[in-house]
Amino acid sequence: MATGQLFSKTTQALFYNYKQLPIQRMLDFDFLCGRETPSVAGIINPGGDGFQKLFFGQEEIAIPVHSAVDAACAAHPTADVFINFASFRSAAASSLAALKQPTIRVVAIIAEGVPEADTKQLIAYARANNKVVIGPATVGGIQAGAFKIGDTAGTIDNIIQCKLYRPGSVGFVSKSGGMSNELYNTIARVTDGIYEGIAIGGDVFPGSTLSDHILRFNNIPQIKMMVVLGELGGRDEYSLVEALKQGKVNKPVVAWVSGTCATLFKSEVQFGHAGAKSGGELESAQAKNQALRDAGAVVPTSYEAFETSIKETFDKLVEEGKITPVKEVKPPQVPEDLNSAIKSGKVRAPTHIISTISDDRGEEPCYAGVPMSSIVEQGYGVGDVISLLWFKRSLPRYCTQFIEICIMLCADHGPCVSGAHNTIVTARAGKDLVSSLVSGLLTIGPRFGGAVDDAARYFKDAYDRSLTPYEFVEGMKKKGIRVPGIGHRIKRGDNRDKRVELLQKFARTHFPSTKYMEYAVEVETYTLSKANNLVMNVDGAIGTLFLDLLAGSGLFTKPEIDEIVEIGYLNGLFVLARSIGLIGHTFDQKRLKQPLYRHPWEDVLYTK
Ligand code: Q5B
Repeated sequence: MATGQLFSKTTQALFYNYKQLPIQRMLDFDFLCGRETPSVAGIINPGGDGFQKLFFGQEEIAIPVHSAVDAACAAHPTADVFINFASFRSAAASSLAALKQPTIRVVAIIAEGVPEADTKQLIAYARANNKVVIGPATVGGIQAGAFKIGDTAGTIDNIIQCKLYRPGSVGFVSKSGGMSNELYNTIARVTDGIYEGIAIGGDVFPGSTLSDHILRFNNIPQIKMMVVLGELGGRDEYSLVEALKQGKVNKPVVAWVSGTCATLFKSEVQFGHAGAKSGGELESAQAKNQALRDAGAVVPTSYEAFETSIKETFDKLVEEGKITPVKEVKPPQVPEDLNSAIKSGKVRAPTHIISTISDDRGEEPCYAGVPMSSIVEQGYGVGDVISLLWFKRSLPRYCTQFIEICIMLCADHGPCVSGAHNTIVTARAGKDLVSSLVSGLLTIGPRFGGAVDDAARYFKDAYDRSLTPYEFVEGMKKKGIRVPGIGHRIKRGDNRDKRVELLQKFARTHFPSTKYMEYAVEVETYTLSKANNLVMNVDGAIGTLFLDLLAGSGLFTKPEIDEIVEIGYLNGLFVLARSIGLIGHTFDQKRLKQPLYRHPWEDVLYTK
């Protein structure tokens, strides 16, 4: 690299604080310039490490993330630029940590509002150690066609318009980052473009000054002329005046100090930057413009004439043969991000998930279109919520009450049933709530609790085909299938399941029709004549009564009922209900501090 050159096409940076957009913009710029390596070698994200996925052209790359500055520098010893996106509170400490790393040459500090005392300390350290600080309160800088700091120059469209994807002959330095974008445009219109552009930032004490960069540019052979945009306030421009007067700058300088309008105000004016305030006479834009003019810079009479002055200076250098304007190249097309392309209506993309039961995008979540506030204000219960989320409609009170009764009655059936047993054993093995719960839930199936859907299927089919209980039961026997919903391990004809009786009583009182359940009672009468344990069980009662609810409420079409039965919604009621009990058993075992369960040998038949 030439003396004074800060960046090249192989420069790599470490980026402090993960900010997806500016990093992606740097990588997009790299692609536009045809860089072979990404300009961001690593990211420092205090407290976290790993990788961040970003795009380098069309390819996705994983950029390493480090939790500390020293670790990042050790991992990427060739990365010599540190781009600091820390807040004003932590920017100074992290910048100093970076400056102390032997591998770091340039530190760019983006934050605005860094305490001046801290900045002065950074400046002193950088000067003493031959390092460069750009900022604070800056957007950064750019070497056209080579390297860009963060958000400098804005969008890819703007970068292309400003021809920043390839080097030109102009060195540019300004205080303002926002105005540097404007000037990149102006310079691209009237010259062959920027070679390097730096925004030093608007603080009273910038890490590096306008003249620091102009003197640097003077040593870069590719830079043939310089453009400076200063602003009122402070004395920075006078060090440039001195350098010009002392003949330290031998390339043409076109300069403008903005803020000439400050004299129109009666009192002192503070513009956007901390340093941009009308102080004494010497700090006025007029005085600084005059001083620069007197020192030999080309200074127009107004900002409007700035463009013409830049053009005339460039054209003269071309005429004199000092500049051979660079040949235009066509930059590659940077792939647009899907999200921004969708937003602008350029492309459409298929969704990967379709959902019809709930929506959390608005002000409040909705269940099947019913807002949460209505659910609470109108006193909805769990049965209503199940109606909305499972059946996508509000059901009449007797239906939601029936659902709630099912859930209450099936919530638990003691510690000896399959599900509770598994949950208890799991909890006693020291497992957590979810593991204990699911180990119990996983026992729900055709023999235990999970016969509700099959009961609905088989009883519906038998009833709809007008089979007699004899034809139905014997037909099932021939096929080797036990009638779902019939039979229990402990319930008998003379010790009926109270839950079944309660459900039947409720339905007979409130349902418009209980035809499927009454048919099941007839079937039960037949099975009880065969064996005393072949009673209607809770699965059978819920399965057949739900058929009655679906058919009798008049709120479901025949195809909808068939679909509910075919898909198998109804085991869900048992699963939901029994989860309550299984959670209770888990807490119970933990509360009782029960040890690991081991089944006793005496209870096992060991045989060959
Ligand atoms: N036989 C429930 O059987 C059970 C028959 C049958 C025709 C039948 C059995 C069955 C269908 C599935 C069902 C839900 C496995 C049950 C629940 C929740 C629970 C649980 C709790 C809670 C019980 C003896 C003889 C044999 C069999 C015949 C039996 N069932 N014939 N249709 N359905 N039912 N499950 O007592 O000639 O001697 O070979 O599979 O609805 O899970 O509290 O415990 O809340 O937690 O073991 O209520 O009925 O009878 O197998 O010794 O059979 O009866 O073919 O005849 P058992 P087995 P044979 S509610």
